Amino acid sequence: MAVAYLTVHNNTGQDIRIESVHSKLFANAEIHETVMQDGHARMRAMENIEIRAGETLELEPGGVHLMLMQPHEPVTAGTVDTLTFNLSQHDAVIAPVEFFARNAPPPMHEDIH
Ligand SMILES: [Cu+2]
Repeated sequence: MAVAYLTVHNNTGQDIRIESVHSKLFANAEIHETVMQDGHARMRAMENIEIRAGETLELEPGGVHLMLMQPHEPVTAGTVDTLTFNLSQHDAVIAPVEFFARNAPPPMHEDIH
C-alpha cells in the first residue's frame, strides 16, 4: 500500500470534479480524507473531489490523499507511477508520482482499511 500526496491546481475557468483516479502500478486507487473522530485521525473514502475554478487543493498528510492499494508488482523507493485523474466534463489529467520509503504507517490507518 502507498499514499500519494500532491498539489492539484485547477487552472480552468470552471469548477472541476475528480471522479476517480487510476494508477498504472496499483490495481486500486482511492481518494481518502482524514477526519477527526473522538480525538483520533481516521481515513474515509471520498466519492470525488471538487475543486473550484482557479483554486488549488493540497493533498497532504492529515488531509485529502490518494490511497494506492494492491500493487501489480512490488514497488520500491524511486519507482515512478503514473496517475490518471478522471474529471467530470474535462479530459483526464495525467501526473507522475515517485515513491519514497516510509518507516511507519500513519496513525490509525490499519483500523480503517
Ligand atoms: Cu487512506
